[in-house]
Amino acid sequence: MQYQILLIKPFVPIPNQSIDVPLGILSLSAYVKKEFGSQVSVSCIDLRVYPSPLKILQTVLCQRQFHLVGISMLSFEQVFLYDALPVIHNYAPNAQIVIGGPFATSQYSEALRYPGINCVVMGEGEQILCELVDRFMNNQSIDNVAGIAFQKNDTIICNSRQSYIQDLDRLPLLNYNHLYLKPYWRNHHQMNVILAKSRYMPVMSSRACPFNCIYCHSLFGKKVRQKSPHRFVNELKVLYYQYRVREFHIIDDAFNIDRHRLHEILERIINSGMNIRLAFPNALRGDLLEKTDIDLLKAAGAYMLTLAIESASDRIQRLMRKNLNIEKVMDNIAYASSIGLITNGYFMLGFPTESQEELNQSIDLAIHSSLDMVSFHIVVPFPGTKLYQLCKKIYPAPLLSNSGRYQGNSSYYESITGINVLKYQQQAYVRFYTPSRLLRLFSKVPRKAYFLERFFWAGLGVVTAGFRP
Ligand code: B12
Ligand code: SF4
Repeated sequence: MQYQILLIKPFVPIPNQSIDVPLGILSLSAYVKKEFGSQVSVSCIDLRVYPSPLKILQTVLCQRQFHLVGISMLSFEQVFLYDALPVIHNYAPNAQIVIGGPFATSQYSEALRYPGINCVVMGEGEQILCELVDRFMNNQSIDNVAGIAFQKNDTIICNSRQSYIQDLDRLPLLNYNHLYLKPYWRNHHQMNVILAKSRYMPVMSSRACPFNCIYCHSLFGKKVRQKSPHRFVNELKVLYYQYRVREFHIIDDAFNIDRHRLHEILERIINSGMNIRLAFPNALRGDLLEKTDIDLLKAAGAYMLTLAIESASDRIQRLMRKNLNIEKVMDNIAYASSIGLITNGYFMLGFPTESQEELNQSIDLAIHSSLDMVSFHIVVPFPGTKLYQLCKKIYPAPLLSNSGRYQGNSSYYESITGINVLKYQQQAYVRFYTPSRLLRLFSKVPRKAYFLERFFWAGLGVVTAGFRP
């Protein structure tokens, strides 16, 4: 009898949320299939793309008897468990329930509080899930599986991780047919706001990041592991020729830390004969870029670069341990913008001890920059991060519980300092998007009608986020 696995990407009712192909569950499913072959059957479902997610979940659960149900979760998605667990318990009463992803990694005890969860997997999940499947299939105890947490006799046991996949070229190619792809290419919010081509796909060429930003979850550890340029470009070719994907969003945490590798990838793309566009919605490290890199990025099809600046204040840069060379980044932004690339900047407002002058410093930097687009995120101290520890130290009063989003209608910063950071955020957007900047942006945008629609909804989202219930 085949061991039946269902992997779920949850749905939570948040307006205008980005919906992109969930690489996590696709990677897990490909890896488990590679390890166990026909011994297992793996189904993936992304509940965000269906109008009645819980009904679909129920239907899928009724189709076969699942032995393992895995749920991939961001922190803000934990509310999904309230509605979904009763359905899973009802329609797959014998299934092992395993939770993974950033929520499970950073808040494993919280995750284990939900009833009927067998274990949570922390961080990179492929090898651990295989170990679990092996133990479950053979009716063996999972007590000593590394990288998991579980509850035993009212005690939470957390086994530390022992290894990461070192050679990413050994990861199997993803089987995108495991998902219903059409909905991702319909008009809806995606990470990039702008699209040059409708058939796009997020891709990752490496895992982990060597930097130490205090708000980071370091989901994949600190030692960067990279696919070879040959392997990575081959993945793009598969998507291009088999799935007719024409745009790639490279979402590595540290895509440009190795300039030699960056050049090799871009040159391979240029020589591949593929007619593609590239965007970097998850940001490049802006002070490691040289002008020649920017030229090569453009030649390889890039039309949009995101650079995460976060704060203009040197003190805050040190506090958040990003230590960015701001002058170099702004110089690169000016250059990229001047050669026709759309430049997008990320900023964060409301770090612990941040003064109103420092908030204004960041906003002014954005306004006086050559950036075409900007996001001003409100700082959220996520449990499991160094930032959370720092906030607890500086402000010992209990931290505001939040939905796990950077954007929201409340902020720990305001509750502690009394400074209405949302007002700063709203005013920053209004000041940034002047008619002349909007016109310049619009002149660079590849698909103008699509952009107008996206921009309208994104703008509305920002405005409504500022109104308190
Ligand atoms: C891309 C991305 C996004 C995109 C997703 C779109 C896209 N193109 O895919 C978007 C824009 C939606 C996004 C949004 C946000 N994001 Co984001 N994002 C990422 C990023 C860079 C990559 C995600 C990814 O695809 N990873 C690759 C896959 C392979 O990894 P994975 O899904 O995590 O899966 C692995 C493991 O987690 C585990 N696993 C996952 N699920 C399961 C399930 C089971 C059963 C098991 C066993 C294992 C397992 O195994 C998988 C394979 O190893 C990550 C950082 C990172 N390096 O992962 C941050 C990250 C996930 N985001 C983060 C944050 C903070 C956010 C926002 C809150 C920011 C904001 N502005 O509000 C929002 C929240 C979402 C929302 N809609 O409001 C945090 C996580 C926060 C948290 N605790 O939930 C991360 C980790 C960034 C960080 N460095 O800290 N994000
Ligand atoms: S650069 Fe990004 S991935 Fe790297 S430590 Fe900072 S937040 Fe994390």
